[in-house]
Amino acid sequence: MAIEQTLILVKPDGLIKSLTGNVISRLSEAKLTIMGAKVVRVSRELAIKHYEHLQDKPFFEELIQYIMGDVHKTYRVLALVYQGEDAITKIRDVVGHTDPEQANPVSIRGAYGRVTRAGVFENVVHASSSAEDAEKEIKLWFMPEEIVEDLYPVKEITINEVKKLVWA
Ligand code: IDP
Ligand code: MG
Repeated sequence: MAIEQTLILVKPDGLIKSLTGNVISRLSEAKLTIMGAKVVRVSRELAIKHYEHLQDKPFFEELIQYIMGDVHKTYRVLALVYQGEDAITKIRDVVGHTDPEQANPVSIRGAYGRVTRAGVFENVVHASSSAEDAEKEIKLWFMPEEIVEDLYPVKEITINEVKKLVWA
């Protein structure tokens, strides 16, 4: 068994339904280590990069609007990174099938997800589905300094004249 990392997102439906606590409790069943956590306002660019592999699907535009928060009018997502033995499979088991109607009722998606009349799977959470996807997704959602350990190789760069917001 390998030590793996995985990216979890509590999607806007999870936030608007106040499910964050429940989701984190359920994730703890996998007995993994939390490495990073933050609340993100999802830009269209980030949403498209995250769901790049689904670009050709008929539900792509709805999916982008869903993850950005346009559907639920709550423009935030909770992003979490977990690490541990077999993390990807363990988390996917707790999370359940993509389609909430097919998901095991005791899984997060089975318990809290729904299929809308328009046919969108509002399934509360995202979880990486392979080590390759996890690396791509973690690097997309987090900067190295936002994770408690360097999960992947890092390099130091010097940036001059970059505009940055600081507290006034
Ligand atoms: P996953 O989230 O279980 O890995 P993916 O195939 O990567 O499933 O799809 C990403 C997201 O797109 C799903 O979580 C779900 O919200 C949505 N989705 C996937 N397939 C369908 C579909 O057939 N109809 C509607 N929405 C879908
Ligand atoms: Mg996926």
